[in-house]
Amino acid sequence: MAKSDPFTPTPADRFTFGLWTVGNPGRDPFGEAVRPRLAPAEIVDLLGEAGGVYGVNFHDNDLIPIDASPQETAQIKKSFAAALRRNKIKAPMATTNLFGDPVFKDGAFTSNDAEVRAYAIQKTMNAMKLGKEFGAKTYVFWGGREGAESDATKDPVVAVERFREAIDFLCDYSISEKMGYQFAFEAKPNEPRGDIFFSVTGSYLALIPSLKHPDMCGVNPEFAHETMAGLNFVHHVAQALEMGKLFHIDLNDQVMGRFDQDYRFGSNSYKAAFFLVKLLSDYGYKGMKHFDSHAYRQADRKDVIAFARGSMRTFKILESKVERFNKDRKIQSLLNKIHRENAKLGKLTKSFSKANAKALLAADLNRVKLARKPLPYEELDQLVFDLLMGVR
Ligand code: GLT
Ligand code: MN
Ligand code: MN
Repeated sequence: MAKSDPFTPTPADRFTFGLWTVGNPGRDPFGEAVRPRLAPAEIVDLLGEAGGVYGVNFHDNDLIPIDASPQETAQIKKSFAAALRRNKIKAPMATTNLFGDPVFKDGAFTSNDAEVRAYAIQKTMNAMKLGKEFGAKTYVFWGGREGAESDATKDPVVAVERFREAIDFLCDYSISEKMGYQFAFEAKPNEPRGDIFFSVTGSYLALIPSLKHPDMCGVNPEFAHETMAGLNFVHHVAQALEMGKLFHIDLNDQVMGRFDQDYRFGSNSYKAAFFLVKLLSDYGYKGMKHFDSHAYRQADRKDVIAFARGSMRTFKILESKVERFNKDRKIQSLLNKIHRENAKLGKLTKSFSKANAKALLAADLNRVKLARKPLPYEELDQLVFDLLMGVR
């Protein structure tokens, strides 16, 4: 990539990938791996080659296989640390694999078996220590197996209580060990379970105030997850932002209603991706932007690098489009027309007082006249299309 290319990423962009994303060998429920399994250090080298990457995130078992010996563990850690140094890449986020092993077939923190629940918490404590060894600051919780196929099997109220209990315990653990983690919860409606508890980002936003340490807890929404359920991802992220709870974000793409496709960010939903980038830019989101996606199954190593570069490039191109949108005179004048403020009424409805209520009841608000005011949304939306297609 040429130096002068304005869409060349730099570590200041805070783009991250996971060992499990660029390292994904392309296995699916119908077919075996199509790419060789890379060692963690090799994945970091691949990201180094892509260029401009800030960090690489990992599950405990992406780095250390679940049954690794102490010698193997030491060896892997050593070469991973060397690869991070060599490529000037950080490890800002860590998480626990609480879904792959058969022990978690009926959940981890919400399992019906107290021993499995204890093991899940213990595994997370060890994984939190591992994350700290590499400097991770954010700890993600994706409860992939926390769910059910049949509601005969679990009490969904008890599931919420068990999940809360585990998180309260782990928050205290982080605090008592001075780990300084912030926790970020990631929702998903289904897959791999028939239904997953805490199916949307809003579910976690509702849970957080009931936790023992709500301040250290936020969310990690993923584009594909709300989109799978036919919901507007941008609106979920907006609510998290408004609450000061957007601690992390998983960027990818997804066709509505399909299985979790984890496509390259922006590869399908240009418009939604644009409005997501706009939201993050307009509200000054400073956290990590993690590409939680997989290259197409046809990709070889070279194409996986193209996939990583493409993810970052798309984000930066959309950022430049946001800048254009915000500077575009026509668009801005339309927006000014649409947003009709009224200082006097705004004051009245801002907060309740007996006097405000009385004045509001007396206000002359003619619904027929109000309904007649123009809303040129067709014109506005077409300008967005023109802008995104590069003819504006
Ligand atoms: C898994 C899942 C992702 C989560 C990861 C974190 S693992 O790949 O599909 O959405 O973010 O556990
Ligand atoms: Mn994710
Ligand atoms: Mn996903």
